[in-house]
Amino acid sequence: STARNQTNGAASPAAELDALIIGAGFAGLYQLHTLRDRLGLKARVLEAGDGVGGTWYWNRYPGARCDSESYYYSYSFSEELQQEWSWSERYPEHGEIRRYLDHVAAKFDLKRDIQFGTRVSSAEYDAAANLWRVRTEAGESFSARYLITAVGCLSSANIPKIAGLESFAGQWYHTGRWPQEDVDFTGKRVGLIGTGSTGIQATPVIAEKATHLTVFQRTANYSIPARNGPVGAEELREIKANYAAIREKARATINGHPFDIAPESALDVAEEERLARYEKAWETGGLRFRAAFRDLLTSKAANDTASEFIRAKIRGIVRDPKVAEMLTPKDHPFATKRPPIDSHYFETFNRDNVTLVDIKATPIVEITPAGIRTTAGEIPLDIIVFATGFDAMTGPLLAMDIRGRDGVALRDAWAAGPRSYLGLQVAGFPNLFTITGPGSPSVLTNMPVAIEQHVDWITGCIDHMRQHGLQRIEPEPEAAERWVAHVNEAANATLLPLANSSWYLGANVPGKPRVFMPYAGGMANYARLCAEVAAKDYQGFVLG
Ligand code: N01
Repeated sequence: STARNQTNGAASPAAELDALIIGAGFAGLYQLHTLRDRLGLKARVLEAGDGVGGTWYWNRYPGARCDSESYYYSYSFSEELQQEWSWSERYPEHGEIRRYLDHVAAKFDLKRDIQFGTRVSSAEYDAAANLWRVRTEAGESFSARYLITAVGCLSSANIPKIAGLESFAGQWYHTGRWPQEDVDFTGKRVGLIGTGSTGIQATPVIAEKATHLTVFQRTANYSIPARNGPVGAEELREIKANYAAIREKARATINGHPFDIAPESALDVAEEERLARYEKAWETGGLRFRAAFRDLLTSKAANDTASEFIRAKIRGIVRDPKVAEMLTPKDHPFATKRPPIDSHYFETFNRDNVTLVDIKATPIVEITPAGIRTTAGEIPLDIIVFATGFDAMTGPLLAMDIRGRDGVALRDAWAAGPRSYLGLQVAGFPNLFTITGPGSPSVLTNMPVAIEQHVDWITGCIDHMRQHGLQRIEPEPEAAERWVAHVNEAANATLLPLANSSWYLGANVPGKPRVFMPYAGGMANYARLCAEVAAKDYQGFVLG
């Protein structure tokens, strides 16, 4: 790529870097900026895509927009940046987020140190040289003191192995690997598999274009109306005037969202008051529905009231009672799987050109040249959309062959599930940092908050090492074991493990170990722990 040729010094492929960063999404861009521009390191990013954006580079499916609100789904590290950028909608669409990240890359002159179109295939720690030796699929090699993964948590597509897919005569797509050009659904019979956040965003948009849309649902899902709309000029002024307070609040909460969680239990108030609160939260829309009461994720009885409220809404919206019943979630409490938000999802099933197929009742048998055959018969299709999610958190890390000391493969070290200290480092893998890795709050939060905290911590750690002439950092195995136990304990203090088909547990990928991967102890609490560890001379880490 042209970026490669513009890079000073690093142009020779085996060039030795201080830091090599994998991925040019929110995490990789900011990490490059801090290491290069604040610490003065020789740093470089390798990125598989042909542009910046990470998640937002690949997820261009119809209806793809962020479920966090635009004004706080953004970087906080530059006051100038947050003042000069203006979001157009309450929930930014994928293209707008890419434009934002392109603007960031231009503003901080990042692209000259990003090599696009470059997928890392392996990375091996060379103990004698204390360097990471990194190879790309194209056969290039790099060496770096620090290896930092910024590969995202939801970037390894989960495409179910359904017999006959290769025989399908039409087109098929996974939402997380959407083509760069638009897909035209006009005049097409479309089948969509999957009703997670992605399927729920895509369904109403595809239904408007397609001749017919068939949604294949395995698990009915709760969803809250997003209530998207333009951001008015006055609102924008107010946000910009209050940014310091908004950011501070986001960092002080459990989920990195800058809104208050009600102090009451759902069981503290009379039924009438409770319903009025849910009604108001439903009208306001978005992920803040969860904040209507403080205990929706810790008390099953409290959660039942919210789950039942949403079920009643679904039955009220969907006109055909049989379809309404199929769409009503019953097998897990609200928000124990990542709750989707939507724009007219349930309403879409009132359209004449939309059919819902319950594939628990009538499972998919195979894909044929003409469509999808379930136990109830064949449904002819021109396009199949897989909204079937991701091999989350560990998938993108294990897709590369990462080997630590003595050639130990990360795949083997994590055979029974991921084991990290603070989600930041793995024992036996010196100088490897995993931004938003398993064992960190990441996917349970508003991602940019988690990302900035990790990048700042890693930058501070590397700065500390350089100041003190230290060459190596890795966790004590006991510290990692304690952290893994704590991650489990934190999950078990919530209702989250009750959703036994959740990707948080790896349950969506056949054969994947069932381990609750993200840290559910809360973002603010986690950030405090990380800061304490650093202040106590990196307690639990071995430095040398
Ligand atoms: O993936 P999912 P997603 N046969 O894993 C079904 C983030 N996100 O892409 O529930 C048939 O949630 C599966 O069924 P089941 C967000 O964190 C953010 O929707 O396993 N069906 C489920 O219905 C989100 O949680 C945003 O029974 C199969 C669906 O496919 C995460 O990404 C937008 C199947 C997968 O749901 C992932 O969301 C979108 C099979 N073999 C996503 N395998 C924004 O903020 C799976 N399914 C914008």
